Amino acid sequence: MKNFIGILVATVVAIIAIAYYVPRYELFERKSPEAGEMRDQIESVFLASWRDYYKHGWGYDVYGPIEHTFHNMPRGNQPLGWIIVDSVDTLMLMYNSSTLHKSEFEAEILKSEEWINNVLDFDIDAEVNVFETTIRMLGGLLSAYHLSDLFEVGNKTVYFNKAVDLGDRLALAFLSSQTGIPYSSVNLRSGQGIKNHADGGASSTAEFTTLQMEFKYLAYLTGNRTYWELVERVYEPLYKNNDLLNTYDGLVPIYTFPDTGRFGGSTIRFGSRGDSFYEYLLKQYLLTHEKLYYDLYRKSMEGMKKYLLAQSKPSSLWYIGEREQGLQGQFSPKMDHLVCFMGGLLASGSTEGLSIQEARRRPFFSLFPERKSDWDLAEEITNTCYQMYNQSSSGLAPEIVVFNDGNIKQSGWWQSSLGDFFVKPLDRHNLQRPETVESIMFMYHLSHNDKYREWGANIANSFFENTCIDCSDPKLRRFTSLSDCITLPTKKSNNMESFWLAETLKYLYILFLDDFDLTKVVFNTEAHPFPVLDEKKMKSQSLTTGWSL
Ligand code: DMJ
Repeated sequence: MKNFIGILVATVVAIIAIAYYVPRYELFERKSPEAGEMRDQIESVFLASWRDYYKHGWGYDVYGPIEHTFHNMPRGNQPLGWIIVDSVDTLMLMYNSSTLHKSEFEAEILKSEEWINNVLDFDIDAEVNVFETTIRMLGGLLSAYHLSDLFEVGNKTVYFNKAVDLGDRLALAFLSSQTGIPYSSVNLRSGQGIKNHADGGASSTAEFTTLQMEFKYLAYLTGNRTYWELVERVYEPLYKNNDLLNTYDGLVPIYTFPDTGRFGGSTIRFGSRGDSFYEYLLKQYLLTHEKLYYDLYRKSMEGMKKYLLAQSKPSSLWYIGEREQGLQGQFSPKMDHLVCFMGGLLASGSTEGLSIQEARRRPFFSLFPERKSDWDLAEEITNTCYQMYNQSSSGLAPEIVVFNDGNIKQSGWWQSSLGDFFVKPLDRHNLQRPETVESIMFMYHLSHNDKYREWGANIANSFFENTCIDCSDPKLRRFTSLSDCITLPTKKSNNMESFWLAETLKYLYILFLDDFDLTKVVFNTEAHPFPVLDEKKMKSQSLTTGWSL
């Protein structure tokens, strides 16, 4: 009898425990946000920003949505197309999938195209930054050409002709130094290269190593090998004159003197001026299948894992820190938001655009443990970057954080809700940057794990709430950067970066598209998608790697 009562009590306790546990478990399994509704909302936000720009700043390169201020960048006040050209492929992508706004997107594409065809003139007697103009304008024109063709919208020839004109002008920058490494800027009319006016004339290492995708795609489209050869020439002096693989373990200081190819200074980081050097090694491989670039990328990733990885306190978040005094110098727990592209990059390099489930079945993944290690780290870095939003008072991440390594206690630094990072007073701004939602988009499509859509929806909502101006009036609603995303209420600043339209809203939108195939496209560093190049066609045009180590 005693036994029977014992069993009965145990059973009742077990039933209560299960009943209690199940609903709690379901609470954590929050359903993913409805993808169609999210897409509609992202389209509306994009269109609110776009209509406001059209009404008050159309054609100008720099726009301030709060005061409706605008100006162009080059001296002489002629436009470069900064916002229009950077955004046109987002219009096309949304046009292709929209259910609510299709005809409006088509009208906006045609308006932009007309402006690009009839107003935009790159024959400007002024210096422009080679990197920014390549990734935003040349990249934007090339992907607009590609999507115009793919979605049969607009006139692809307009984009192609402008891309060739701009490519020819930018290509002259590669003739400025003996090494083939371009100076920071070029005069679009004369083709004269102009050295960086600061930093002793050194070029940012990430800048001249983030031109290769655009010029290689241009070479492929035109059959003109010169573009390809020019952009490849920068690597030989960079790797050989610095003994990059041995002395630096594949990691680069953030400045390089273009006339010698030698590094300037010893700061090594994956944030500003270093970031896309690593990005374009992998992306060249994904775009063209040139094996050398995967090998160089591999070496850099091993270097990063050896010298730059650490975990925060108290939550053990993995992050990529900095070495300001070279590889043997002290480790710094500082990380720019810019570094957050690394989640998506590591994941893409791990699976080559396949889902992780599919990649695990392939020898290139199962036989090489570094692929799994990259995937695991991609998950960690994406989580860390999400925490930079989640542990912030506004739900938006600041420009730079300093992770808590247990040693830092500085008065005046804000500490995140769980204590994992600090924010210095001058780093509290938020420019509506894309890198975290970029990684979240890649992680979602490569894993199909709904948690990434949850994270993306949370970040999107924080952007929509905090960066919106005149929000209650659908006719006046528009979005802008923040000068402080830490102190509540957040403070706005009068500036909309073109990458809000070109990258942040595009990546958020793709996150909520179903079945987006990442084996077919490679995004340049400004989120402009290029199709993976056909190797047979490359061969027939003799487009091959022109150097070796
Ligand atoms: C973009 O212009 C590009 O992504 C670039 O590579 C780095 N930063 C901005 C967006 O943050």
